[in-house]
Amino acid sequence: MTGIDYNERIPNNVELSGNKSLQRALEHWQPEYLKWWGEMGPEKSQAMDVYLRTAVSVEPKGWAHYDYVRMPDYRWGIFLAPAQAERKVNFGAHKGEDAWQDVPGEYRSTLRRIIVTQGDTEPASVEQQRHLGLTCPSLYDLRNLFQVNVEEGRHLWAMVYLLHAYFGRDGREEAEELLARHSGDADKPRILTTFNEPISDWLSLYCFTYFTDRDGKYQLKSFAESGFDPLSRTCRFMLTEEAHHMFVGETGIGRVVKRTLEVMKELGTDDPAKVRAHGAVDLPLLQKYLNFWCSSSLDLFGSEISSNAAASFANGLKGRPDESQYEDHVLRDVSLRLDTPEGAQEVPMLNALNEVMRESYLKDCEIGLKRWNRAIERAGHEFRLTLPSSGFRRAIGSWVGLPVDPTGKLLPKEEYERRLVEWVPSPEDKAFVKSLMQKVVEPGKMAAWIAPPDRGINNLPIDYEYVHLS
Ligand code: BYC
Repeated sequence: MTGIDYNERIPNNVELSGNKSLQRALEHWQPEYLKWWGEMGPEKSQAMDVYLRTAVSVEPKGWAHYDYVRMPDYRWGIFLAPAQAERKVNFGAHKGEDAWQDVPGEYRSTLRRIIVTQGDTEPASVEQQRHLGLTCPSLYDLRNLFQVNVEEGRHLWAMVYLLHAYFGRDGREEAEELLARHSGDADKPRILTTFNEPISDWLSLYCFTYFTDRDGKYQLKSFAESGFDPLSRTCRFMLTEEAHHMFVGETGIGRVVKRTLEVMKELGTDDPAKVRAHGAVDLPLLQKYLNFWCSSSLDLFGSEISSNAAASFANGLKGRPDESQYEDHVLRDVSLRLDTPEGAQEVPMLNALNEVMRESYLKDCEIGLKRWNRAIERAGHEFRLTLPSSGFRRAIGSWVGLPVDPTGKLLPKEEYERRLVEWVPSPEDKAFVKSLMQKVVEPGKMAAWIAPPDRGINNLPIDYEYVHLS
């Protein structure tokens, strides 16, 4: 069954009405979720009508329907990609066995931890972004922000469904906790580092959706391979929605670069101070934001050498993104040479899987940089945007706390601390970016620091009224 029934209180394609106790448990959680959304979701959005896409099917073609929705009336639901007949576990020690339709007892707590960690990031990101609507650079951007937010809310539903359906009472308790932890809260913070960082301006939002949502893509792709079939099916559908979030990041940064180049041309200078005085984001400032969010997102892959990663793979719970691209799916006697602060080290491949994933992620991150740098080059400037070294500003793994600069050079600690403001936004940089964040809501108009997008949403014009404000 792939159709989604919107007549149900909780829209779903998992035949929820056939499992009354699960339906009751989720209907009990639903008002708690809506209360959380009202308190922690996008600020002052309650009266807005937003041109949003909603999932109407899980088939790759024609899955989304676009229309105006009043924000609190958005219908969050439970959507799994279609089951694949006779699906098998595709990697690890259980390779070749039938994929599990239930949680294998011996892996229960690991699976629960993974699902809770994934689930925790979704509401966290909504909390991090909750004030941004007040300073949107255009109606088009405001709509995109809300689209991302409602879908992160739905991704929380996806994980809560798994917790309720497969983990009994402790799953229900974990689902409650997902609404009780809050981003940046001193007593009950979110689980992973990046999800406690404030996102107080749109430049940070674009970097977050470029770098951090891309970690989401990689983690979801690795779960799409899972031997636990409901997790795989849930994540496969989440990935369909995730692509737009990274699009917001890549095009957002691209539009900032474009506008900055226009200002540099207009002024006939690349002097950062003059670019700033003209109300645009100078390229060295953008580089600092890239350094901050990229280095933070690199921590989200976990330690370079990880027994958790080894066990999750060997047990068939978490594969590598696009597992079928590899030849060896068991990795019993293979190793990988890793760069560590102590020098190169030979590590069993199973234990190095976080690093394998981080390296593919970094390659994927390069794609946007190439595009932005092409625009800079075409405009005749020598400046190039770069990704920071994997050792820079790390809070997790073998490089933790080491004074490594963005090029990967180990510095004396004192020099590193003194120069950190050259590489990540300083309080003055943040104050400047904050000063640019003025709300623009006239259809088709853009804030002066960002160029318009190349096209609108769903083939509509850029000056379409994507949000009715009240
Ligand atoms: N912050 O062996 P280790 C997304 C913990 S983004 C805090 O190094 P492991 C989204 C780790 O939990 C994708 N703690 O790493 C994006 C463990 O703690 P316990 C989110 C961290 O376990 C934008 C200990 O350190 N999904 O969807 O191999 C908007 C030792 O762990 C961090 C997932 O992350 C950190 N950065 O891998 C919205 C997938 N890193 O268990 C959404 C689920 C590590 O000893 N999570 N630790 O108490 C996982 O698969 C793994 O937990 C990790 C870490 C990949 C995060």
